[in-house]
Amino acid sequence: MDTIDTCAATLDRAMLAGVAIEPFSAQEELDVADAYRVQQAGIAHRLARGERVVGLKMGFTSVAKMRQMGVADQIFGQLTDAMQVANGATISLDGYIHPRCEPEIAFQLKHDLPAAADEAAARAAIAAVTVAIEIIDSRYKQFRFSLTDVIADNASSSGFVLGRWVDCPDDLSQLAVELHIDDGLRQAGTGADILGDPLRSLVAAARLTSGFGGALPAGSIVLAGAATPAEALAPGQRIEARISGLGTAAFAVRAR
Ligand code: OOG
Ligand code: MG
Repeated sequence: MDTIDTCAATLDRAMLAGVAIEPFSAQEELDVADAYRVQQAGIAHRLARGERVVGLKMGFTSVAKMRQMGVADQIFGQLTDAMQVANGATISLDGYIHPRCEPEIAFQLKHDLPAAADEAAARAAIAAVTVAIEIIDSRYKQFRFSLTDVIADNASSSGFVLGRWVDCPDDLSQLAVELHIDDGLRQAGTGADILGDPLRSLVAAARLTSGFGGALPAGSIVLAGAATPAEALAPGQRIEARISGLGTAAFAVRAR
């Protein structure tokens, strides 16, 4: 096995066992292209288990997330059908390492998005938008990693909850984004916190995925990235994301 396959297998085992590993960068930094190769090899493990790629998630599209994690470049990870949590479901934290949640905007595409898509092309490709909650769970100890570590780890992808799909509003930058835990407001931001306009996250997704072997075909779901820092999940919580004009998405965590 070469380094790419070894790193992918190590991350896959960590995820399945729910046991954190040392970041690869503690030994030797992969380059960005190799990190995406590790991510792709990890997705191949999931496909071999019968999962299907349904879209992708963008990371570090807000200053809030860049500051929280100390990483300053946009990245993408891939979403599979097995990661989706039904809106309103109750989940168990068994098998997670140190899960967190964050409020996001999700797009569904009606057209393939070409690599060079600008904001107008991105808007034209949107079938619908919705409120999303992303559940992230780094496979690295202490949730600490370098840029290439987190790319290799599929951008900490773990789960996602989607609200009801609605037509895309004219101005996504004005949207008020809130994360509530147990009826208390815990995080608040706006659409503008996502690269000035969440549409720019789609533009970045098109460019990045084409450069690193991903694709954005019609039907894809794209999470635009969190507008706020993430919050730790704990047993017994009820989590709800609210976005003005878009609606809500929610889930609960089983009490221990
Ligand atoms: C990496 C994923 C970043 C976002 O919305 O910015 C991300 C992480 O924070 O572990 O999902
Ligand atoms: Mg996210």
